[in-house]
Amino acid sequence: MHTSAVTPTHCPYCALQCGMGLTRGPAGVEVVERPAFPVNGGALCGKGRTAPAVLSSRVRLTGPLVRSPGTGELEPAGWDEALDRVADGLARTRAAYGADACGVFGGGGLTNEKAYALGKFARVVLGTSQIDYNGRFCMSSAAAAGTRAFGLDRGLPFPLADVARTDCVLLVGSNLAETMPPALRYLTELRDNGGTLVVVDPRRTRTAEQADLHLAPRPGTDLALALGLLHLVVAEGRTDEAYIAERTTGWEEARAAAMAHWPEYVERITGVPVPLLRAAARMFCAAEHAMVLTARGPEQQAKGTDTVAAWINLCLATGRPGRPLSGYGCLTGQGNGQGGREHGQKADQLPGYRKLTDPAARAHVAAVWGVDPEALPGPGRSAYELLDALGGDVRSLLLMGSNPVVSAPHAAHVEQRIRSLDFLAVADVVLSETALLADVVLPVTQWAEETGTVTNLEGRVLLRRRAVDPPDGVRGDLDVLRGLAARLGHGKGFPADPREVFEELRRASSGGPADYAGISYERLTEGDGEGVFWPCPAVPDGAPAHPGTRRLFLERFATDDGRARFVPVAHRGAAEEPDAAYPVVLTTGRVLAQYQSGAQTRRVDELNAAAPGPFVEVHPRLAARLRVADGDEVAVVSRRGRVVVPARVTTAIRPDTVFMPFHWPGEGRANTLTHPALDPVSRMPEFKVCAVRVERA
Ligand SMILES: Nc1nc2c(c(=O)[nH]1)N[C@H]1C(S)=C(S)[C@@H](COP(=O)(O)OP(=O)(O)OC[C@H]3O[C@@H](n4cnc5c(=O)[nH]c(N)nc54)[C@H](O)[C@@H]3O)O[C@H]1N2
Ligand SMILES: Nc1nc2c(c(=O)[nH]1)N[C@H]1C(S)=C(S)[C@@H](COP(=O)(O)OP(=O)(O)OC[C@H]3O[C@@H](n4cnc5c(=O)[nH]c(N)nc54)[C@H](O)[C@@H]3O)O[C@H]1N2
Ligand code: SF4
Ligand SMILES: [Mo]
Repeated sequence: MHTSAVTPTHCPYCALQCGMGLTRGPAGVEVVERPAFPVNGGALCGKGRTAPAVLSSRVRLTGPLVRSPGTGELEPAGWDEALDRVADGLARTRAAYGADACGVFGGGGLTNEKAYALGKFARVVLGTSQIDYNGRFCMSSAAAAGTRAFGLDRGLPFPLADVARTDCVLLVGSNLAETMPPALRYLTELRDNGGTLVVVDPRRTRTAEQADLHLAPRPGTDLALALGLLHLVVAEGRTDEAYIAERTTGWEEARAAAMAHWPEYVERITGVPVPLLRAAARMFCAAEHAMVLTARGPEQQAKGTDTVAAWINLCLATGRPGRPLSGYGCLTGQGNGQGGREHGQKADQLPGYRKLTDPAARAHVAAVWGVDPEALPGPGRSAYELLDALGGDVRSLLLMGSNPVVSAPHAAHVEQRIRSLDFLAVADVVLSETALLADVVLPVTQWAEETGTVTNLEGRVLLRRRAVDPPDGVRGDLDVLRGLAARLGHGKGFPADPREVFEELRRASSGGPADYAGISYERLTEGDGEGVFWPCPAVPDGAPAHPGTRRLFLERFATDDGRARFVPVAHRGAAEEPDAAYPVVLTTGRVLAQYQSGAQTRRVDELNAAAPGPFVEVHPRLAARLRVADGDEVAVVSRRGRVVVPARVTTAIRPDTVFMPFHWPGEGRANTLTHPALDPVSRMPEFKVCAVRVERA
């Protein structure tokens, strides 16, 4: 890299994809502000600021590792040997058990190019249907509900900046003050402009502290809460009948379903007093423009799809979606959580957000790939079901961009399934808890060392640029896939150059719901590199370029008849309700200074100082009953396992609920406890609700 030149690029972590500059200073790679990038305006959280620490070779993998048949240990190896071993492992499985015995697991942190290449690799090279990714654990319920209602799933159908200019935001199960700190400014601006903020969270989080009104329901009861609010809206005559008639279908059934949810009944289920329900409904209806934004709280439930549908119904009944500064949005989580779900690493999808079951989609993508549409496998299993099948039907796994030993539900079981594989290959930047179990570990380049596109939570496609050289001994994920494809008889079709992959992705996505055909690397570097919103179709030669689509649904929804669909839904309980043996509800989530399974952030001193280890939040009343003081070690026990962590006694949580962050492995691994019940539509696990018992350790 040239001394002191600043490369504009983006953070490796969350879906906000904050803009930052990277430069080489006296202490190594340094982050500088990039105020011209609109989403974060220069502001970064501590994770983004310290991200260069993970580039240093001290904390990362710098050469392939291969498990020695003799010692059983992972030992350094050359690239050829490592790639040979992986190709051989996959080929043996395929020969012995068939293509579907080879599994592929991807990640929402992978760039669009990698996600695209991984999906193509699975379906063309391995010929397997068994591919899915960690995004299934993230936003799949919101995606399913959004598709059902609007015919299209893009996390936010409007730019984030619209949030500051609307009149009321109902923020459901998002702690963005900790999970997307630079986005908090939009809520602050909203309130400075006279708008109101309602936060729905069982905990009084740093985000809830900003609210005009905080509703603290029992975990897993958002579905009833949303229905109760809709009931009140109807009862008070606040529906928008003209909008309902003109722009929607299905209202009668949805209305009837909501009317069965009387406020007093909803109070009993949720624990939210009727006067607060009324206050929230009135705030939302009184606002000229209003939005509902959801995040993992209501989504990571075994009824997450119906729950999001209930919140969307509330928006539709009050005439919000497809109107300026209004509507429903989901705050997607991972760095490429949006793009990662569009280009084919999801079990049921082809690039461009096309459906694998749609014959026209198969024909289009097969033509781009130069294969027979008949040769493309059908949809495979969802993420948890795939992990659960390891060692059974699925005997070898290639894993890229996830650390399920820490992050999957019922993790002890998943760990045992992974250990029972015939062969496991992991591509990662660090020796994650899952990589530790691999037969071959492939060390790969990371964000600042490679170029690629990511699509942030607004559907804004961005170019993340290479700013520094990778250490010797590591290769890019695309290069890994190229090497494996070549060894498995596909010497063509897997370029290592991201721009070449993007050009193919443009063609594969062309005409699909997530159309990137009009986007190019050149366009993404224009101006301040503020990106292009999809859909952005190609235009005929000589016509002006398509500007991209900042706001969706203003004229019509993406359904066949152009109308949004109400879906009638009714409340149901959690997969595991508390009982005499396990009387407390456990919910899980995040803290500011750690990211996900912690594979990257637990390697950064400054972040570890801020968030050194796991804990459980306990209300003083529950603590008193258990005779536990702040800082005491407690055991948290579910039907799946037991963890021991210090208690954090706080009035910021409901007395019937405890909370654990999931960033750590070992004794304090929250996912030892969680329940793998899946949503029937999205196959999202119920990370946010299970029954536990808390004891003095
Ligand atoms: N610091 C940090 N930031 C991150 C990440 C990280 O790991 N660390 N991960 C990124 C990713 S991938 C994601 S998906 C996002 C997630 O971003 P968020 O969704 O904001 O994060 P969570 O902490 O999982 O959950 C949000 C809130 O849901 C609440 N909650 C729990 N159960 C319920 C419930 O039943 N109903 C409701 N309404 N609320 C409930 C929790 O108390 C929590 O405050 O963050 C992204 N940003
Ligand atoms: N209990 C509980 N569990 C949860 C959640 C919860 O709220 N509660 N949230 C769920 C959610 S929303 C998510 S998104 C998942 C996330 O959980 P994981 O899927 O485990 O996510 P990460 O920890 O980000 O893992 C990414 C891994 O890929 C590596 N990596 C990073 N970039 C690259 C790359 O470019 N290439 C390759 N090959 N590797 C890379 C990282 O070092 C890391 O080891 O956790 C889920 N688990
Ligand atoms: S908010 Fe997200 S994208 Fe922005 S600096 Fe923090 S982790 Fe990175
Ligand atoms: Mo996520």
